[in-house]
Amino acid sequence: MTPTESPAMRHAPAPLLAALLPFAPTLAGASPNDLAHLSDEFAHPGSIQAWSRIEFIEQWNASQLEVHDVDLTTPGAMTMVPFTVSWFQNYRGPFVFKPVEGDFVFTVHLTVSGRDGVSVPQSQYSLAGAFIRAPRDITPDTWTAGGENYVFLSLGHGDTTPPSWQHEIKTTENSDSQLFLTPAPGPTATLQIARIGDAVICLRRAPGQSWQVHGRFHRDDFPQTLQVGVVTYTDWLKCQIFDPFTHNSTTLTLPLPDGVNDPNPFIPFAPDLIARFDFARFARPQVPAELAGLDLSDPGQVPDAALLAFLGESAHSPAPPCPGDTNGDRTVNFADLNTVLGQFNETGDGLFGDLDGDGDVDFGDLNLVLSGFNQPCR
Ligand SMILES: [Ca+2]
Ligand SMILES: [Ca+2]
Ligand SMILES: [Ca+2]
Repeated sequence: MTPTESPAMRHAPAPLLAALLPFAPTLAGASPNDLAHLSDEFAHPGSIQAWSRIEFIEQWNASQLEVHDVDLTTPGAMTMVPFTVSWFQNYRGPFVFKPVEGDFVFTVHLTVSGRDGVSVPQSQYSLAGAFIRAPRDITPDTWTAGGENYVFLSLGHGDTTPPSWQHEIKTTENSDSQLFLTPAPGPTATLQIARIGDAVICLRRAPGQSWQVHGRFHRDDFPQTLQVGVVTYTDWLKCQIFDPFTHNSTTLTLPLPDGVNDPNPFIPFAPDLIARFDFARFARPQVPAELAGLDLSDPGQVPDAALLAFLGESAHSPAPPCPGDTNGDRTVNFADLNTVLGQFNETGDGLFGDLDGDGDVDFGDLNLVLSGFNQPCR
């Protein structure tokens, strides 16, 4: 069926909507986790619209990701393939995030590899993981050195010869980066960062193993609202020959744009990372009453076991499905209806209106919108 054969379809839902509109959203049965609507199981291509990218928010006008999609390159996952790029001191790499106010627990499950899809990444500092950062109100015109503040925990290859799986944990304060590398058992992990007051707690779980507290930081400099999301970076040996501003404002791949010189062409570009995030879940931490007033960043006051009692596996349940949601805001409303109608009768991969994932936008998808209309999935 071609679009010209069905002009009336654009008007077909109106009477249905009139019948549905009296059903206002209800909070009855809502989860006490008021951050659940930010969670993403990466089950639908359109949910990428609910995520921001730092290169564009800060108007750097240079994409640092060669591939970035949801449920396309890898079904059910967000895929990120970075160009030559890093996060260190004043080097600012790619970061896909949502803003979160107050305390939170953020958890991702990911698998990393080199660009061949199976090997340990070969180039130095090629990792991906969970990342939280203080927002900066800057553009390239107002950027200054010394302004980066963040914490991350990642998985990939850091500095070993030959390359092997490692975790990297990094805290950066006013662009002063402290990092620690440790062995990791393999290419898959669940990584978690909890921000509770001034405490930042990083945890990890390898497949088939138990949760571990990986590191803690006291960050009383962090503002109330942080950017929370996922990070990838690769090929530090090539990154470091560029000054940070050039690195931050340029897509570092050949051919380089006019006016950007390669200070050492004898060092090849060698980006070597694919990151696949199976989910990204947000929750409010439910801190036990007996820990109130204690410094959660201090192992002397709060042992790991006390943290693991309410973090790790206890912090989350999977986000419930949201079948009519085209844009990842976990609400089904006119925006979703417009997407489905705007793409009606289109076929192909990655259509945001293809809610049932069968490769076209048709009545099956429209029915998912209408049956969930005005219902928040939280
Ligand atoms: Ca998934
Ligand atoms: Ca929606
Ligand atoms: Ca469909």
